[in-house]
Amino acid sequence: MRKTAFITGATSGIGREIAREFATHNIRLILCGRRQERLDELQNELRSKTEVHTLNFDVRDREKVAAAVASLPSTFRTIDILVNNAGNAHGLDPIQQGNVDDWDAMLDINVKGLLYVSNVIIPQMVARNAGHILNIGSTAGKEVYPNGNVYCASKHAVDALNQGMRIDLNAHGIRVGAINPGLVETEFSDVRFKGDTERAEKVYQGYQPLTPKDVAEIAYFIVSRPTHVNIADLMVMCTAQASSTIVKKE
Ligand code: NDP
Ligand code: 8X3
Repeated sequence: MRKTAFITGATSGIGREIAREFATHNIRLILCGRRQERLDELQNELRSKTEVHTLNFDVRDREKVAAAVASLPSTFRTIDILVNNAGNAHGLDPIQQGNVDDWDAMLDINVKGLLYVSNVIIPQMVARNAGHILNIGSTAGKEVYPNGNVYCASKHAVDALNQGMRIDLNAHGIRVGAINPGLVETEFSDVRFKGDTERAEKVYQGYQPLTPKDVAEIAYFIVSRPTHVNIADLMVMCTAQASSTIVKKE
């Protein structure tokens, strides 16, 4: 039977590629983000492969999150797979020079937004005693790097929530796991450096970073395991990267 996946942050980068990968495997898609034109483009691209519904909301707005999920048409209401992917870094500054608006954005989106979405979807999984939650964490959730302070804290929180969800949902047979990628070339650094494209591009120069497709293929591998197999916590880096701060460049 065709499964339904709910993917946050599907307008760009890792989330968009997970949507493409799932579509090729005939998974019905609910694509979420704030940029409607991107949602429309992706829906048009994928609709020949699978059924696609789009939802436009900011994960920081808990009422809008709940209203969006409540608005789903009947064919999309049973969510088998939740991919908690929406998130970004905002800024890369020493803590003593940190911008409090950036801190709010990272904690509100990466942590509270993930919780708001999970909060409205988990109850139906509990009621069915079935479901799969895939949290997109980061190597920044395993290791703190210079100036990464609050972004790293937000991703350490995702790591804790991944464990907490797995423990609390265990009795209901719900699979919970995380992919923790290292450097992936997406719009991530454009957002982090607030549109300073030159600085953003430098992050990925001199070595071969992961692509969003590399991560998406792993995401499909995880959700396509037999139901008794739960990949709980996976870290993936490009070969040039050994840790958050050690990257072999040419
Ligand atoms: P992108 O900037 O390419 O994509 C981020 C996505 O998140 C977009 O689709 C964006 O959609 C969505 N998003 C951001 N803020 C909000 C919001 N307030 N409400 C709803 N959606 C939002 O970055 P990536 O693809 O790289 O990032 C995806 C995830 O992967 C993040 O959680 C990130 O922390 C994680 N990650 C990234 C790594 C990397 O090196 N790139 C490595 C490890 C983890 P829109 O703007 O349309 O709302
Ligand atoms: C994104 C990877 O190293 O820029 O989470 O924090 S990193």
